[in-house]
Amino acid sequence: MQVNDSELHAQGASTFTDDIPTPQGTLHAFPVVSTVAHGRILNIKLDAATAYPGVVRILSARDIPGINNIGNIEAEEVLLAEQAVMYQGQPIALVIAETETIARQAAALVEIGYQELPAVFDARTAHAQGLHIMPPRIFSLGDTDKAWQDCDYIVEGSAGSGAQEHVYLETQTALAYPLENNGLKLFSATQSPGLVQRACARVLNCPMHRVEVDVLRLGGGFGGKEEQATLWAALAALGAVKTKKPVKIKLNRDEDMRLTGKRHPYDADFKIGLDQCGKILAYQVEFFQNAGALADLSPAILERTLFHTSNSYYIPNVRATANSCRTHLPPNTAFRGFGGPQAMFILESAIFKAAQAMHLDPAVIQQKNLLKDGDYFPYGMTAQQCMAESSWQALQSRYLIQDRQHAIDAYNARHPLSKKALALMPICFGISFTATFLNQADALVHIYTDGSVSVSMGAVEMGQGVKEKIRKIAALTFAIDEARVKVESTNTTRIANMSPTAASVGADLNGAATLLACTQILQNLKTLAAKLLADDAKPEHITLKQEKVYLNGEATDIEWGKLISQAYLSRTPLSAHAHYASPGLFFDRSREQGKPFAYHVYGCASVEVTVDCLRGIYSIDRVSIVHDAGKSLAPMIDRGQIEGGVVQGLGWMTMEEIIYDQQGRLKTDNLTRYKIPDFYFAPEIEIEFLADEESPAVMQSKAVGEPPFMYGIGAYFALIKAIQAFNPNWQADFCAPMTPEKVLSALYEKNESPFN
Ligand code: MTE
Ligand code: LUZ
Ligand code: MOS
Repeated sequence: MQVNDSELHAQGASTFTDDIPTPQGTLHAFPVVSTVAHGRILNIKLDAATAYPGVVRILSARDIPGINNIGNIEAEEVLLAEQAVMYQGQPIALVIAETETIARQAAALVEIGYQELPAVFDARTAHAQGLHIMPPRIFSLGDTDKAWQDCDYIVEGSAGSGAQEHVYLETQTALAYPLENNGLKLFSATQSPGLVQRACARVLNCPMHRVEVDVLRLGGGFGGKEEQATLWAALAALGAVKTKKPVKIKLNRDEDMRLTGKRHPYDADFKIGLDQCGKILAYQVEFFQNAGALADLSPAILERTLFHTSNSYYIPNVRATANSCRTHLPPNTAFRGFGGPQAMFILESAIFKAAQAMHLDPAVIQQKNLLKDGDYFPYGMTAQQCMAESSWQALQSRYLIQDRQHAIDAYNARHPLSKKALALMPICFGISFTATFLNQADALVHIYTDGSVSVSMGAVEMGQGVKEKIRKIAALTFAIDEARVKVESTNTTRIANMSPTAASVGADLNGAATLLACTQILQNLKTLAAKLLADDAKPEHITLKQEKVYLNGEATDIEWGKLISQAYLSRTPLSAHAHYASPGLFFDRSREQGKPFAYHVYGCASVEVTVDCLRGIYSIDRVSIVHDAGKSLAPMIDRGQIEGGVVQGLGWMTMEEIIYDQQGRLKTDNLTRYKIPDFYFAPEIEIEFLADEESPAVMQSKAVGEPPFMYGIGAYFALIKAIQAFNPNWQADFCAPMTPEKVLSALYEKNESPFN
């Protein structure tokens, strides 16, 4: 019987790329990487490494049969650096050896001569030097220049957030088998099998149909394998083709942390104008995205930052300028929220700062400016079935937020050395790939003669439960037991041109395609059943319920197994393929206007913290959430997605701090230096679902993968409120993360300590 991934995980019975048995003679590859952040390659000395026992071959850019380019959005990513290196950790050569250990040891023996060039690591410096990935983009609504004169309060400032490491449990891995006729089969831990296939075909100079990419599941991706699994897969592919042997590549944790990109750090300057009541009249912001050395997905991430400039608020005059700044760090990449969280943190900082200037609680400003139906987003889309206000209200009443605030005030009055605070965080996240063409998916469904069902589709399972949702959709459509349905590995030979599993739309798009394919077969089955049951019966008189055929609502003696064998014997098609494309999407980049999203997901959270004002340590006590998940396909999964997303967001805002040294080498390259939330740090999380039965997504469900991440932003503001309860003169700098070290120094910041 087919079981869900969670059961296999619990039994330790699930297979990851590294668990796939390797054939005898499989070789192991390891890259030689740049040890300088920016430089010209003068020479490469391979002698010592080549002579090392067990080394089979060392490949460099010259060995690439096709184009030395794995770039997706921009064609600037080389597979192996040739003349220049742009970041520490950039692959220059590939050692292929009999064992993993030998490959690593030999890679360390390769000597590379560099002419070092000046390197830049922060976005504002890069911006000042004119180092950009692309020209700036500007979204605007109304007329900010004119609006300032109507404002009673105008507050300016800057804010920014740091990088974040994905810490997927499974590190980057790929295994490539050479096949006959120059073909290749690749097992890659990627969110984008289609991209891997395309990049490998380009590098190998072969048609895409020769490269089969297969993904059974990932041990997490979180965006870190949307674009950045391609490099490792292409290296393994190159190795397999050049040696004609299976080649495996796999990074250790510290290597993975050093060699791959992270969430983009952002800096920003803002100016916000409000009237006396706290209504925001104008918001102007300039974003500086730290893209790292190469484009990767930075342009798309920058675009999503712009789309989320005003979060779940209606601001009549907005001007947002976004700069993607090129630095000499590993290319930063997709990470849950994809530039949205960065924009939302900056707006919350502006609101907080304005609230302080106006002696208001930020919640007053937040509430006053929530989006309503019919309001415009700065990109021209109208808010529909907007739940910004209803989720805010539901949060207040469901969790008695006012009472909690009173309790916190009373606690703070009684505790001189311990302070609590609560912050609210509304969210609004646009659902669809912002690149409209990516919003399509395919599914291929087979029913075998024993009545068991096989579903292939383009989504990659990475712990988010997409296969369980797809399985549900197929089982519900056929009215059969889920145990009959198997969701297959994600494979480029069965499903062509699949989009990455990203943007939270894995289940939306592939679920819709699955529904279409199943419905096609179901129609055939109903036609057949009508024919079998009565001369005058029509397909529309037939229904299926609990593995049984019903005619005009009456049970018949045809059950699923019999129906399928009859279908086979009567030569009725039992396979179908379907394509789905989200309707109605368009975006005009020349005007920065359109309808980029199928819908928005809304919700609101309250985050409560306690700060120990002697030690600077803190706890996140409770996160209470009202979240719009539509009519959930799998409530347990959605709950898990919300909890996981929130904790990841809390980590980004609090303890997760990425530090590079002066040479651009990652210092926080292991999990003792880079702290992530654990079971003990995770707060109590309360979740209430707001059901929106009008959801345009498959079976009235809604995407859930990324939006909850942004509830975590509330933690930063709760912490600075708690600090101010102790040290009222301290001013926040709105630089996340708010690590315990920073909290401690804020509590006792010189000259402003309450003990002076
Ligand atoms: N949940 C788990 N357990 N592991 C993951 O890697 N990735 C997140 C989210 N939830 C992720 C996860 C990200 S970044 C996205 S875009 C979505 O899942 C992708 O899956 P979906 O589109 O099927 O929701
Ligand atoms: N990936 C992408 C994404 O290519 N386009 C997107 O809009 C997106 N959004 C969120 C996460 N990944
Ligand atoms: Mo998620 S950042 O879209 O992989």
